[in-house]
Amino acid sequence: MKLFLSVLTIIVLSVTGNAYMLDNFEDGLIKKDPAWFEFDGVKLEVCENALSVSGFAKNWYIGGIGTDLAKDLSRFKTFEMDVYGYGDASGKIKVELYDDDNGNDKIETDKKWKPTNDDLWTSEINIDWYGAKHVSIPFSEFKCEGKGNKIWDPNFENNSKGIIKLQLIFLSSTKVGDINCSIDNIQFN
Ligand SMILES: [Ca+2]
Ligand SMILES: [Ca+2]
Ligand SMILES: [Ca+2]
Ligand SMILES: [Ca+2]
Repeated sequence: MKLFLSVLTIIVLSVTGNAYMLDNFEDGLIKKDPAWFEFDGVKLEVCENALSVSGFAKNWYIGGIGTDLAKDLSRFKTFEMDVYGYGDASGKIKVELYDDDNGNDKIETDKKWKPTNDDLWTSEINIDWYGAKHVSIPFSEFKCEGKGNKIWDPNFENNSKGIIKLQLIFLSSTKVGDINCSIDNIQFN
């Protein structure tokens, strides 16, 4: 019985103990734990313990949110979150992970906000469903933008602070349109 229980404990720990939950919005606060910053035309509200996102697009683009990570993500394989959509053409979310390659804990950017010395890893979620869906994107499926070494470096080697920032960019499904979705349980797994 003892052996059975300890085996069971190990199994339970391995299922629940691995994820790094960045935000489940249970505290109702956007600027705390973690502190999200927002930019451009995005409208945010914590509603039923999830982040409700809306806003109007100018040329597809609405705006975004971001938070500083400075985390070693090397033991994780995927970016995950729950996305609540409102059917076809609910909008798109571009996930951006900033990988510090020149070891200065900063992302230097050009006028178009593209990194000049570091990697930017991106993946796009097209929300075309109604209701909640768990989205899981392996890091290996992220595309490399920016001007770093084009290698996924999630660790603290060479004075780097690993993956130092996460941003979510919200886009409309049409050139002139809007976005309407909720996100929750943003995590690395
Ligand atoms: Ca929640
Ligand atoms: Ca919070
Ligand atoms: Ca840098
Ligand atoms: Ca890199």
